Amino acid sequence: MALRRRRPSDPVPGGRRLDVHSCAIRARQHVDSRLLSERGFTFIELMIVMGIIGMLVAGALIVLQHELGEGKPARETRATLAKLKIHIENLENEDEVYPPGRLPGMPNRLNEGNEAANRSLFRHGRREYPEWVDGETANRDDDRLPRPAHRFGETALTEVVDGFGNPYVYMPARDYVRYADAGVTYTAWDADGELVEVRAHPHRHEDGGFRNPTSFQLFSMGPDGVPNTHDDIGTWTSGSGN
Ligand SMILES: [Ca+2]
Ligand SMILES: [Ca+2]
Repeated sequence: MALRRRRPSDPVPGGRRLDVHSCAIRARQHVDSRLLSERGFTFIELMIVMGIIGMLVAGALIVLQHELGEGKPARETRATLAKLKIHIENLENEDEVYPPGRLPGMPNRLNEGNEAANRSLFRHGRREYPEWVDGETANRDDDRLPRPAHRFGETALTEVVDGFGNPYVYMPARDYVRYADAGVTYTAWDADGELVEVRAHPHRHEDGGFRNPTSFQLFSMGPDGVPNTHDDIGTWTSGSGN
């Protein structure tokens, strides 16, 4: 029996007919599906990258806003505050007592805690005495001791001042009760640029207890030059080296 050539229209062996058109469609669907899958993966990757970039930009903006919003005087205030705090703590490590809130022979009752702390740091003559730079000290009440009382022969009772030009308030814990009601007098620049006297009290927690109950309080009166208001910058304030 003679065999004839198989024609395209003949059924394929096994009963299935080869449909070129449907094969092409399936192949196209496969390719489209793969392309769609690849596009989707790329899109997810893009979203992740954009999310990361967004977070980085947001973080940078927060830092920039913080830097710009706080201003140079506040940054200087925090830096000097941290420096003074370390020296006071070093003194306590050596002497096992914090500097007093007042020294004998002081000619007035202005800025006395600050002056006592600053003079105590020098008077001890330790090697790592504070090296205050221009603008970190002043003598706002222009007071002096009758004779030199420390290693540099200086009679002026200088204060360590913040970035706003006002003395930091310093008081050891043993003076809190004494200053709680009466307060202690400091000099400060008011809004009109006049040097005025203000009364500072120890800062308290919301429950009424003193802050830093067993050590000392050291704080700046802040931009408003008024002690015990919301803008005060203390050793307990975030970013002040505490
Ligand atoms: Ca003084
Ligand atoms: Ca204030």
